[in-house]
Amino acid sequence: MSIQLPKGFTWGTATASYQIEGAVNEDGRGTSIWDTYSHTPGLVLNGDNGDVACDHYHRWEEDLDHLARLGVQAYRFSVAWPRIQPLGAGAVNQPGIDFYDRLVDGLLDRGIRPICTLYHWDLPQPLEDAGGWQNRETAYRLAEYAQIIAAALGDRIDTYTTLNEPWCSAFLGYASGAHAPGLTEALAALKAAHHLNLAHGLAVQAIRAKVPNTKASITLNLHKVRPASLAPEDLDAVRQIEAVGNEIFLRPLLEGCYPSDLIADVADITDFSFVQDGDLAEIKQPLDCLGINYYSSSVARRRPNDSTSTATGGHGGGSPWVGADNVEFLDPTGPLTDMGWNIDPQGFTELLVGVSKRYPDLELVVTENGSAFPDTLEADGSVHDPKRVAYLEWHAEALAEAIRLGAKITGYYAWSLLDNFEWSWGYARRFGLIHVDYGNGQARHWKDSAYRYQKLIAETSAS
Ligand code: GCO
Repeated sequence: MSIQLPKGFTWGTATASYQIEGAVNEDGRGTSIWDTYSHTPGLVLNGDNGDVACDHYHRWEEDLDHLARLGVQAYRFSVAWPRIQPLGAGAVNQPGIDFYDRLVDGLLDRGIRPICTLYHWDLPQPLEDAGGWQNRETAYRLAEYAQIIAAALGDRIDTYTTLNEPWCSAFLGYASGAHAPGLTEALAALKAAHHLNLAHGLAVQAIRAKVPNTKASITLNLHKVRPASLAPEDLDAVRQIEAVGNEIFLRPLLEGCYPSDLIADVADITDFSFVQDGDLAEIKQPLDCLGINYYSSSVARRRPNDSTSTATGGHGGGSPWVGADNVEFLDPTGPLTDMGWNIDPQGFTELLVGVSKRYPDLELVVTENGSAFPDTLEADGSVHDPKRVAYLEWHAEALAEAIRLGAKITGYYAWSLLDNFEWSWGYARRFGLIHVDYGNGQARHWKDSAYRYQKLIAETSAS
């Protein structure tokens, strides 16, 4: 496989605080909604939680050495808000700041650019107790938190990503119940989506007030959905999914409006009166780049005889597809990853090219791409993961093809550096390039895919 990439292309890996850090009760860290959710019986597979995870909080230096050995130019990590403000507001917990201070300095010492995600789902529980993302005030709390981080780390952070996948926070957290806080209320999810958009806009302004020249971005898991047929009702089914899955964020963030078809789709749920005058101007802050997470694609169609029923979407039994009860997804076909997701590198190319054509001046960064497959740790410490290697190669080629077709993509971050806590799947799904031996002190072992990524980076970074 040989791929051509523009000079200066950035290769990285991505992780998230709750998924890797552990040390949930150390150094003043407060409780997050994921601590609450994962400790609620029945919500996470095998009763797993993030109490220890990869123990990255204590092993961060070893993990930075793995990053350096991989040869990545950048590392996308997230800050645990409850480490910084245990109550989600007010007093700053200095030991929490100090951890990320050491992490950022460690990255810079290794010549690795720190890419900081402010919010990757670990909302301080006291904010959820006050309504969480349903409560407009939470948006202002995120902006205050952003200001604290910008003041503490802003002199060394290359790029801030305000939110990771607000769709998951809003629709898995408040509509399907498959993510924390585990609610199944359509109106709550729509309010949460808006307040997350508002939080993003306020946080970007707070960051820029502190560190004007730092790049500001947001990461969206844009859905790549194909129609089951070209019948008008199936095409409209795709439109509905794109409206509530993608456009509900893209349009306010980049165009300062909510799409009229979405408003019509959910008219029986809300009149959007939770949107206040001036909100959309706050949201539509100039973006230095847009992060896109991609794993797989799907096929949607109008539910036969236009019946409406709520597709189960995880523990809460709700559906994340608010306003699209008359849409159903076909079972994925072809080889699947351990998540039951299809493998569609062509969909990756199409998604990236499509976004780039819509917003030709916007820099795009693939902030997550990767695959889960079961792994076996051999007696000699090796882990042979040919399927993950193939997925990586196919998607690297698809990425290069998107760039060849004109997509303005400047970076790719493999998900993930380490096997980690895969939300409601717990530790039963492994996405890491590096194996974590949970039963044996979280020992790290490179998988074949880590060596392949190291080679890919070396081959394409030299040019
Ligand atoms: C996401 C999250 C990651 C996941 C990864 C695999 O994109 O859902 O950012 O935290 O672990 O995507 O599902």
